[in-house]
Amino acid sequence: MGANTVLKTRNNQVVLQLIISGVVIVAMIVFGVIMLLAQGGVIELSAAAFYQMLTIHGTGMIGAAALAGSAVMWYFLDHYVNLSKKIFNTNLICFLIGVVMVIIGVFSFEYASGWTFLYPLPALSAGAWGTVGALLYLGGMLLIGVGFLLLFIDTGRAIIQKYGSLGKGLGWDVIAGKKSELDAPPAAVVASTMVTIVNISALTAGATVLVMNIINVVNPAITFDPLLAKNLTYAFGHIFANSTIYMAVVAVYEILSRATNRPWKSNKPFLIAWTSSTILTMIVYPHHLLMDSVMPKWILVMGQVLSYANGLPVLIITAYGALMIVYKSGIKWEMPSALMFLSMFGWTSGAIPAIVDATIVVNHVMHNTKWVPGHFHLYMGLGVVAMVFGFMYYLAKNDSSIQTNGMDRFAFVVYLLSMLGVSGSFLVSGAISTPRRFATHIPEWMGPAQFGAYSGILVALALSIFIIHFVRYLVVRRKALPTTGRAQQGMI
Ligand code: HEM
Ligand SMILES: [Cu+2]
Repeated sequence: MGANTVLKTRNNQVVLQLIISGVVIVAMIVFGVIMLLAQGGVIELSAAAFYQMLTIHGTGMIGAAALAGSAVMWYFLDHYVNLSKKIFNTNLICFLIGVVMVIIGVFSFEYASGWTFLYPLPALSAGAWGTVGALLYLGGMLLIGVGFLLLFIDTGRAIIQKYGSLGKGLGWDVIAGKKSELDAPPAAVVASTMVTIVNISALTAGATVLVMNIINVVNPAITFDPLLAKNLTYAFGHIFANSTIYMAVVAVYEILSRATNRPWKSNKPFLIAWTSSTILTMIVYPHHLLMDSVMPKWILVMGQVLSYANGLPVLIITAYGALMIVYKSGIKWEMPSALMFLSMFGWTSGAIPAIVDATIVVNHVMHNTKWVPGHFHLYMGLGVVAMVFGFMYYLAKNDSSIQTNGMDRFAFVVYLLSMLGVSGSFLVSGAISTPRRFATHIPEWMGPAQFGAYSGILVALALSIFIIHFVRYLVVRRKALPTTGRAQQGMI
């Protein structure tokens, strides 16, 4: 009985966070579709409304991906270390209050700086929005950031308590040969340690630059070095957005290893890959500053060269591991494992156009085109999102006896094709030099935008079917204690 209660409360928090994220993702897609319809010339939308939607879409998607990713990571990490449920809850509360502030700032006070709130834009809007809107948005973001910061401080504390240090959480003693591979920390712990390290750095940079912006909005006479602000902003934005995939990928390790009844080994190459990506993820953000000629040249060169390798170590080791673990395992493909496998495809294919863009010569031509949203819609939309919904199917399967049906499989295919449609349309737009973040397009640019809009509607439909399955599970688990034998097994 004790164990049942524990499982149920732990799941309650995780499940709540997932359903909120799922619904936010679909709601944000609606704004995405409206933006594309406007760019495609199908509907009329004022430029002000477009930029408000762009702001809310970017902020909401990154926020939802982070919230869902952290729920996935927390759920599995909690099997191995002793996490605080209070902190987990506090993060959600900060998130919800912050989101309300952001929404009011954007829609009632017309704040529209984009999710990157690049200094000194929040204070200098040429009359598009006022102080209140900026303060609500920046304050809301700060609150969300502080919530996540608390969460990662807690994961760090728990990992250190169990393994001795964050270095040991990454398996450095195993890499150094002091400990056998058999005693290496599990994959979920290694990934969580990486995320803890990079996100504490990212959120500290983010909070600093948010406070700088807030001071400047309140008193424009107090100014800051814009180049420093930009560095802090992209250190935050690049790392935090990237971390969503490193949190959600824990589901790939845990779910594929359960589906195949094979362990996901933390061997040396795996540990080295995660340590490399820890460092690379933190130092490649200057690729967002390649156009800033005042940046020291060596930093830009480093940003370019290392960007090739940014996520690659973990991506390769994970994609290869996924192939190996499935190979001749006799795996029975079900929604969770199929979505995990799909996410590997989305992540890998999204990385390729990113690598192309990280080349300075290409970047000069492509950077402010829709090529950029093209690559990140691939690896977020078909990578992180697939991992998150795959995890939702996994929970439903483990905790209840409800079955997936033809609708779910149909939605899987629609999701795959339509998300490729959205991302592909962005890449095509980029290839024909359509600038990103333009409220209106010239006729030559409209075709791909329209195609993307209609694909986006299908993505929303498919994800809604995924959500319906999850809601069916929520209804079942309300009625009974959700522990079945399988859930117990998943607990260890
Ligand atoms: C599936 C349907 C989706 C549609 C139709 C859509 C549409 C759009 C559009 C039209 C833009 C603006 C492009 C421009 O610069 O002109 C955009 C930007 C963006 N989207 Fe999406 N999107 C979708 C899904 C997602 C997902 C799943 C995520 C992340 C999890 C995401 C994250 C973002 C971000 C971060 C931006 C950048 C905002 C900015 O430039 O400030 N989107 N999206
Ligand atoms: Cu980046």
